[in-house]
Amino acid sequence: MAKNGDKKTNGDYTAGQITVLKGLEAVRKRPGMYIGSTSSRGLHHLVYEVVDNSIDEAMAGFCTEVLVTLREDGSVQVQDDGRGIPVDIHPVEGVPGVELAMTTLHAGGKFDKDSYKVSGGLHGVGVSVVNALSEWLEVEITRDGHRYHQRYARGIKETELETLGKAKGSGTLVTFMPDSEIFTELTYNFETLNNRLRELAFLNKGLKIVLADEREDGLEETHQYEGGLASFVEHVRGTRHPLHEKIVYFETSREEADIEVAMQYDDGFSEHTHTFVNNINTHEGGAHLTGLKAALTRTINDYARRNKIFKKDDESLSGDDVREGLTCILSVKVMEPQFEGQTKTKLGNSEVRGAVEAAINEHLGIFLDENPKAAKSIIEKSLSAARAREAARKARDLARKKSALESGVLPGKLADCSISDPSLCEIYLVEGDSAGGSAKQGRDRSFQAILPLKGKILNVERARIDRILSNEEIRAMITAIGCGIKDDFELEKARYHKIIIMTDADVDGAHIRTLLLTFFFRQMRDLIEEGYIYIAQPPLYRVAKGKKEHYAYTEEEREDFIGRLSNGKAAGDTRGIQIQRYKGLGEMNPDQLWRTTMDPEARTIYQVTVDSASEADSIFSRLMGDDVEPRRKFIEANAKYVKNLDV
Ligand code: 0RA
Repeated sequence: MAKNGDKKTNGDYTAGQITVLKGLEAVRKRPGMYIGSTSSRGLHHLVYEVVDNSIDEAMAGFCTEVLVTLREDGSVQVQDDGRGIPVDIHPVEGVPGVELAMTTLHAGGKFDKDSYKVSGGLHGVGVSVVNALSEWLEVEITRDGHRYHQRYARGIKETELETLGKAKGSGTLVTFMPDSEIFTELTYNFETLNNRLRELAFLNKGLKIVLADEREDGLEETHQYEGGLASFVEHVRGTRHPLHEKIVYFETSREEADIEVAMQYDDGFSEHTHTFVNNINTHEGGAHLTGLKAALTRTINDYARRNKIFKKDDESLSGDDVREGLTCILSVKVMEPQFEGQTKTKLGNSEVRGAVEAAINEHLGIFLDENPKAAKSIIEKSLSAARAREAARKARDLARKKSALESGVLPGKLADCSISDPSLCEIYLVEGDSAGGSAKQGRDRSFQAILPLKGKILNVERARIDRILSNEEIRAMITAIGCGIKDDFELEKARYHKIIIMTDADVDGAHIRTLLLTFFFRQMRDLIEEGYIYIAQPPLYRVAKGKKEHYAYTEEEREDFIGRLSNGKAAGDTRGIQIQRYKGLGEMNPDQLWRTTMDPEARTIYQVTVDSASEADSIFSRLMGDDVEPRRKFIEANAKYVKNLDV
């Protein structure tokens, strides 16, 4: 930012303006430093950055509605009904407030620091970064009885702030066109944005957020949750059966933080906790999560002891026991958050731990006292978790002695590769023994390992750890991959850096793929987060004429190849063209499988990514739970389009 005393002089740049240009130039030179990447991720980040400003306005109590529109020309519009970015001339800089917001790094809408108590945004770099990375950006502000407008190009102002006329109400409208000189991907994914906007609506009770798509399909989704995190818990729980109807819910404001919590137990076996700080998912946890866990263990044990539920005096429940079957969302808003950890998603503020712990001790304690039936179910569930854990430990101890998980003895069915550097190695998890056989013959054995899997693997969503570990296919995967599961997981021990799921391009194949993804998501989440999991893309058709042949991976490609092979003849003349449809991997010989699906030079593999952990949790909850219908629908919808399996 310019130093005090810079004054505008006729026609020349002032020192202040030069600093501004330098700042935004830096953003254009190294965009990754400011928005993480210039691929699809970074592109979506632009929207989040602008929306964060509107959310800040909502958190301050002035905005009730945010409308995000994806427009036909590729631009994005974000409209809110907040106070509007200030337009008055800044006493020091001599330019309208909005101009500072649009051109000053790290300021964003927050140059007026006193107007916000807390503010969100992971990078917190503000709207000026979006401005710098946009081919053009227009801002329209309504406030003080007028409408104002200004336009920029690649961060540089094209027009002065103009008054468009009189207008009622207040709000801010930002429209921007992501710069094709900067981004390698320019198409927004509706679902990706929609997932994040839904999450933001859950996190900001009552706020209405609309996503409208004016491109092909004209989709529109509205998110507004009067229940806040209680609604979020319902969403994540999906079709699992609750142990108690009433959701534990409270919000409280303490000196250290504003705290909001919702939780509910169900009859499932996994834990579904998601924590947020200033609307950011704290994947790596931190002080607030530590406080939450401590309070849960303490309060539930205290209740059980006071109400004489334990049989022995020295009986107690562990943290893992009291979290089995729990869906919990914790959201804290902190004035000066300290983000730590590899991905800067771990809360460092130690004072928040005690605040969260005390708040949950108090409110959960009251809930248990007031709802003795719920309390009884929760404690019985924890006790049964403790027994299962003990049984699993015994079984594991036994198994360890023989061979099993940590012995280093690889599964018999694995055809391993010969190189030992994991970063160069890949493993194909292949549906069925016959395709497994072809893959073994077709592969490059130096760096490609093959593990054939028999039939449908176990649905880990509905099984407890002891049953999961006694399943042969699952054990084979765990030992082959080598990094353990859950709490014993160690990424460094992974024996391959690419784990490629290769299933048939049919509904059964899609089902098996979903089961495998559920397993990785629930038991080895880091493999997904580190980008180790991939999905192979086998061809759907072989189109041939004489000696010419093509493999088509989509219907369009098939049409295209047929067109080319009918060399100029009238469309529809397909004489002499053979079209073979592959129903399964087993129909390809080893050489074909290599050329179409396994050769790194020729294949397409899709990396599995998680945009929103809470949404992925919710999808798996609905998908793999007791209800068959949502699973059947999802699998059928995605069977043909692996790409859409954007968990
Ligand atoms: C600073 C001060 C004030 C409002 C805003 C920023 C503001 C920024 C954005 C960005 C998008 N939407 C926004 N809405 C508001 C408040 C100034 C006042 O009226 O006192």
